[in-house]
Order: sequence, then C-alpha cells, then structure tokens
Amino acid sequence: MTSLNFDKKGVPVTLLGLDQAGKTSLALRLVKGKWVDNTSPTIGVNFEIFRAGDTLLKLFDVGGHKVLRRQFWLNYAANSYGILFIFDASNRKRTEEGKEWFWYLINNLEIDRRIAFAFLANKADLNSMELDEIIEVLDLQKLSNFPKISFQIFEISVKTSMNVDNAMEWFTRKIQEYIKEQTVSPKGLIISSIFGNIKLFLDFSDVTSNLISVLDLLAKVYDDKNNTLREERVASIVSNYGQIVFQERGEIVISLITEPDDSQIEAQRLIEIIFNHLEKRESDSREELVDFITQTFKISDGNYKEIQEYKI
Ligand SMILES: Nc1nc2c(ncn2[C@@H]2O[C@H](COP(=O)(O)OP(=O)(O)O)[C@@H](O)[C@H]2O)c(=O)[nH]1
Ligand SMILES: [Mg+2]
Repeated sequence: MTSLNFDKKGVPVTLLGLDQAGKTSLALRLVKGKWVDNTSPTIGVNFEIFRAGDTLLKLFDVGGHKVLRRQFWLNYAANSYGILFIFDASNRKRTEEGKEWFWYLINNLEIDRRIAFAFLANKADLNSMELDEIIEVLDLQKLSNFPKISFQIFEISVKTSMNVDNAMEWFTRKIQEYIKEQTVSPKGLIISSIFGNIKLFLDFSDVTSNLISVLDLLAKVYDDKNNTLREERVASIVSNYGQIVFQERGEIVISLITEPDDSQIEAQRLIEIIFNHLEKRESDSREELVDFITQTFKISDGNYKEIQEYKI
C-alpha cells in the first residue's frame, strides 16, 4: 500500500458560507496568524485559494442566486478532505438563506469516504445567536442521518480569535485521520498521446496477465473521450479487474491503474504529480522518468517491469 503525501500540493479543504460571513477574514487569520480587517468585500470573485501551513483553502462565496455556480463548488467540496462552513450568527435576517445553502450542500454532497465538517458560528463577539438556537433553527440534529460527515459545531469569533484554534485543531486532526485512510495501490501506469500511442507502460503488479482488459478499458475511454472526460479532463472506469483513472493534459494522457475501490481523488493527485514532473523536466531521460515514477509510487527496484508490446 502506498500512502500519499501532500507535502507539495497541500491538503485541499473548502471554506464555504454566505458572503459577509467571515470567510476571507478567517483565511487571512489562518494565513497571517492575526486579525485583518478586511474592509473590501471580494466583488465579482467567487473563488479564491489561500495556503495555511500544509493546507490549501479554497474559498467560495455561495450567496445570492448563483445557481450555475452550485455544481462548481459542490465538486470542490466533494473532492476536499474537510469543509469549513462559516455562518454569521449575528445576522438573524439571513438565517433562512444560510440554512438553505447549508442543507443544499449537505443534501447534494456526493462523497464515498468520510469528511470533516466544521460548522463555525462566527461573530460570537457581537450579539449573536446561541448554539442551542442555531441547532434548533437550522435543524442540525438531522445531521445524524449523514454518517460519512463527521460534524462538529463551534462558536467562534474570527475577530477576537475566540475558539478558532480549537476548531482548527479538531478539523486538522480529523483530516489527518482521513488522509491515513486514503490509500492507492498503483498497479500500472500508462503515458500515451491523445491519439492512443503508448509512450511508456509500467507494470507494478502483473498487469500484463490482464493486459487485454486494461487496454480494452483504455480503448473505450479513447473511443468515447468527449463523453467520458469530465470538465477537468479526467475520467475513471472501474471493472472487476481494476480501476483506470485517466487524465488528459495538452497532448498527453496519463492512465493510472489501481485496485477497483481505490480513491479516485488520490489517483488523480498522483497523476498530477507525474504531469507536473513531465512539464518541469522535459529533458529527462526515460530512465530518469521511470525512476521518478517508481519513487513517487514507492515501488522498489525489481518490482516493476516495462511493457513493450501492446496494441490498442
Ligand atoms: N465583529 C466581527 N466581525 C467580523 C468577524 N469576522 C468577520 N467580520 C466582519 O464581517 C465582514 C465580512 O467578512 P469577510 O471576511 O469579508 O466575509 P466573506 O464575504 O465571507 O469573505 C467584514 O466586515 C469583517 O470584518 C468576527 O468574528 N466578528
Ligand atoms: Mg470574501
């Protein structure tokens, strides 16, 4: 089993909430370690990225009637390890709106693994709703119907920093737990052109004996590329033999063969590491590339072979 490390890319988490709830202020507090009076609201920008330690924070403003954006941030939320949902507990006028977005998120979140969800009732320094009231008004008891969501509610003030550390401590501890659960066992890797010409085929676990099924799966993806590939040019196919996660960037396609129930997100992250390496080190020899791949996947010498004969 190869577990992934996030040293370079950071752990993706999503920060969601209505506009004015305190998302940018929280991100700035986490990044800079202090209160930043964020007087200029983010106009027109609905999506920003911050880095706090080894965590990548993706921020979304979800207010208003931006129906078209919903799918976009839902995808991000589903692909992250944790969600920080900021709720402005001082603004009773927008409670209903906040509640609506909250439940839209919970009801539409498609996850196949556990996710940490911190509900941050912000602005506790003002005359704000108490936790009991929030739980009641937002129907938070109903969250027990969602066992994959590990839910915790915190009364915080980004301004005074009240409880922010506690909330983040719980959140990062949960995320670390879930990351450990996420493993990918690469069985093979194929680098090819978008036209299907295979440039490199590494076999880590006797893929060769199932070569026909692997290539067959791959051919199906190529045949139906425009329908199969999602927005980010990623597809995945699962058969009883295994899963192929397939990503296209420029003229290159990388396909990672894994166990059928391995995490697609993790497989995708591994693929991206290889893509980034290819872009940075174009001049590398084939041996150097193979070394990089086997090291990244923690495959020891002699535990892989390069397949030369194939037909797609
Ligand atoms: N009193 C108080 N104001 C806050 C707190 N957190 C954020 N704010 C203010 O709320 C407003 C909206 O915050 P902002 O971070 O821009 O919200 P965003 O739209 O969710 O990014 C700003 O005027 C902040 O200074 C808090 O804990 N207490
Ligand atoms: Mg903002």
